[in-house]
Amino acid sequence: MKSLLQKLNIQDINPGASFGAGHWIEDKAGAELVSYNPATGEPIAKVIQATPASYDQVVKASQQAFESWRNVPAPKRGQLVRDLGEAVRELKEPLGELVSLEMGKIRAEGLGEVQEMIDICEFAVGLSRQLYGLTMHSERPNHRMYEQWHPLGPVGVISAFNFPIAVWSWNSTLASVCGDTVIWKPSELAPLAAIATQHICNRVMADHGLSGIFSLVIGTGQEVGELLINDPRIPLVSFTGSTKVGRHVNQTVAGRFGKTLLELGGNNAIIVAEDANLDLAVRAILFGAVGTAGQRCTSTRRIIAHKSIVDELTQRLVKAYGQVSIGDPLDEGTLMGPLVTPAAVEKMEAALQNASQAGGTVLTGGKRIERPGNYVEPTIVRMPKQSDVVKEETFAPVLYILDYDSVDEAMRIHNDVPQGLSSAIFTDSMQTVERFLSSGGSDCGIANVNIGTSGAEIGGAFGGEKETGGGRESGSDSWRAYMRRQTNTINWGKELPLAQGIKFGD
Ligand code: UN1
Repeated sequence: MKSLLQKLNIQDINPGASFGAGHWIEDKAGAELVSYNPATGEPIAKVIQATPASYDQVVKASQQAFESWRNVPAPKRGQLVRDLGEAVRELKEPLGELVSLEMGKIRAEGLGEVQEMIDICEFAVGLSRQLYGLTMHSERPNHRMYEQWHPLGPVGVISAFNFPIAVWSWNSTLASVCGDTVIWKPSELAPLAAIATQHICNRVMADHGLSGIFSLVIGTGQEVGELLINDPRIPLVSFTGSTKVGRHVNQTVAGRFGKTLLELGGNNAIIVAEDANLDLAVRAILFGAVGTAGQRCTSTRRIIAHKSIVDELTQRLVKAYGQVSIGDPLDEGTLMGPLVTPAAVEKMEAALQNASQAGGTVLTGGKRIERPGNYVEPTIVRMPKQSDVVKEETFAPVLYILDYDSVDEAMRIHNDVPQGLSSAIFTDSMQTVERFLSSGGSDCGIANVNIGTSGAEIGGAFGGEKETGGGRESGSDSWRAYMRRQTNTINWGKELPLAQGIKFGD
């Protein structure tokens, strides 16, 4: 840990873990938050949570910074993000390793997470010259109509433990080129990765003579999260996490007419058709279901396989699962690290119990591993067609296998869950592909063909429907969520014609 911090050029994990107005706030009244290593169960560091007073200080600084940042030309704002991308690129290894250490994803995935940050920085820099609005033809003579996009203000970003820094970067790089400032409440399970990232932001902001563009408030959802979602000074709250908490965030922020951007639960399935290339399918399923120990919102949780190939596919998967090396996420060769907390292990056990009661058969895995840390076996469960158990998201490496007879039936099973994030199909049939992608096909925000459900590139809009919350982050035109649209009509003539041809007192 010490050597990682040295490599990151951080003298110390600052005990006052709120950062605003250009300095760390050492609020002695703040409660202690301990970050644990999920691979050993041992504490790594203690940080101090923001109190309402330090939270308020951060928001005020963010509001103040917004007043000038909003007037900086967008391409210039992009230069801050360009330099952030460069700084992160230089520190990719130690930052990725810190993510692995703190939340347990394997090193390759920790580095991949940092690569997502670098990628989105590049995307945002280009975007800073492309915040386009439309122009329209007015129905009135000598009138011009167009729309423009203005920044919103300080944006609250509440991120989850599983992508502790990348999802912040999707939000904060876009928001900042859009002219917003960002207040980040990271997951209480991964405060160190957030503090390290804030240190990097601080250096880059200082190089530009800036402060308050990116700030940080550490704390629990019940305390700091509540302050943020109830705060009328925060016009937009971007929340990544469970559907249960997301529903509360949504209702609270809507109650004050704020905006939300929600990335909630997923229950992602892969349909494997009778003509699928099973070599590809097995590899994709393995990465999707076992990668990040099943703790991505895009993780593959259900396989819906044609009855003619379901047995072969299952056998191949069971064999592949048997070869997964489980261990310290930072060790070379490890494919699956621990779950994030002991509570996550218990949730997995409870889900497996429910699955057995519902007629499921565990084909491989199914147990916690008796050693220090939150280790479990990656698990495959063969499920009967009718079961509500598969409609729930369990953040663990549990894969349910179901079979189908017809593509229509596969689609029905596929869509019959409350969540709607990611989906995939493996087939070589053009008809089946198009059926899957048609409006009556997958109801998810992401629908892939011959690749798995997880591991999306940053260039596309990321998010999903139904209980996933409807938000879109990252690529495409997701930037619009961070701005307000204004329609402008300009009369450059000498008359005042009314729209719809109305005569009023002429
Ligand atoms: C998440 O799990 O919250 O598509 C984000 C993926 C990653 C992002 C996942 N690029 O799996």
